[in-house]
Amino acid sequence: MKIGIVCYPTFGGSGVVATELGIALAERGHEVHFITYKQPVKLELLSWNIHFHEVTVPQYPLFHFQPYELALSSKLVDMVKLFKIELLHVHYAIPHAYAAYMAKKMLAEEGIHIPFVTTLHGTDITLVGNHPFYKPAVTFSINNSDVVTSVSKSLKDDTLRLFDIKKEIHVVPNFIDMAKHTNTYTDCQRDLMAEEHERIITHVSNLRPVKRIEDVIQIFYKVQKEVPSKLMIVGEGPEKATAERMSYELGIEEQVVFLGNSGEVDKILCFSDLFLLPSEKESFGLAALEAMATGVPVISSNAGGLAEVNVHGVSGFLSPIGDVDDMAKNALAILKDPDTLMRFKKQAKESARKFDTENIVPIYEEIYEKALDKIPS
Ligand code: GMT
Repeated sequence: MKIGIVCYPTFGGSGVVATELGIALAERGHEVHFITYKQPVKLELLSWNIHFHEVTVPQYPLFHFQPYELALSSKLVDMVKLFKIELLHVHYAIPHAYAAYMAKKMLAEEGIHIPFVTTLHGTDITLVGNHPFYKPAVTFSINNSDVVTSVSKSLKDDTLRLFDIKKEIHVVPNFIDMAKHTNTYTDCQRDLMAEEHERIITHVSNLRPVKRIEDVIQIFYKVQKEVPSKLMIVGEGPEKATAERMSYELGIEEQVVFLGNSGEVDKILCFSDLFLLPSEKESFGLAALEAMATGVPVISSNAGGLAEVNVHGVSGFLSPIGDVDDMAKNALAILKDPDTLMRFKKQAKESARKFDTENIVPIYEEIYEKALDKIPS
């Protein structure tokens, strides 16, 4: 199949999933075209069947806001015609589903029929898309997608609750390539980061308010009082300054390491003992799955789809949002005893297996085939 993928090319989960999907589809023999404003961060290598087409928006002084949707839909039309792309898969409803719908209509005028699949990722529904200024357009573009998927049952329920949706929503969970996460609880290069007797706790996110970074610091503060540890914070975002200030005020600044946006998350997870994700909202929690796949147990909130990923008492523990005492208690229950820690590491990895690329990507292939079958020839 010739598939066009539209996504945000950044470190955000939706862009990462879209990129990994494109790579996996190309490995399975499909021809994949990424169409977005920058080469996706995780897309290091283009090849004979992975292409990248940049969407550029000409700057014009009359426009207070530059019309990206317009440029994107025009680019989709051109690329579909040039490369004979058969299907579009857009990740994140805003504005991608809207642009795909416009491209589909423009192409139909020329007798070219192309289906598009929209995958809902979370904040496009729970935070941004739900805003009254966007809601009619988001509802319209979801209802007019050929197929709609969501990354968790929880996100499907939120979508049906918040929008007037006439379309069936298929739950297709995010995935991870287990073959690329082969570490066997080795200590990697942990001595670069911590002393032998210290535990390493990690948090990876875009440090936005929804991630509750203050809870991350509070949990760590409580844990390090009983178990000597270091906290690795990976990512950049608006809450970083708050985390830095809190660490300083609590006198733990020497133990909290800010690693910025890193392309080496796998290596950092490799020497981590525990992962923290106390988010306010989380449609899935790809970061938690990445940790689990590397054998790192997860202490998380029970927001959104996290309970579909992190299995309470098996891959880690879930707590009510904001309950930092419970999260610290659970973290200590895992970290205090080496045998318990090893057991949770193994269980975390085992729990991740059901989300292996091999199990999930064929579901998308099947969805594409069905969508193509419905197109008039
Ligand atoms: O919140 C983020 O970290 C970024 C955001 C995005 O749009 O890229 O992530 C969303 O999509 C991810 C991939 O499907 C999910 O794993 C995240 O849970 C989801 N974030 C939220 O729902 C807040």
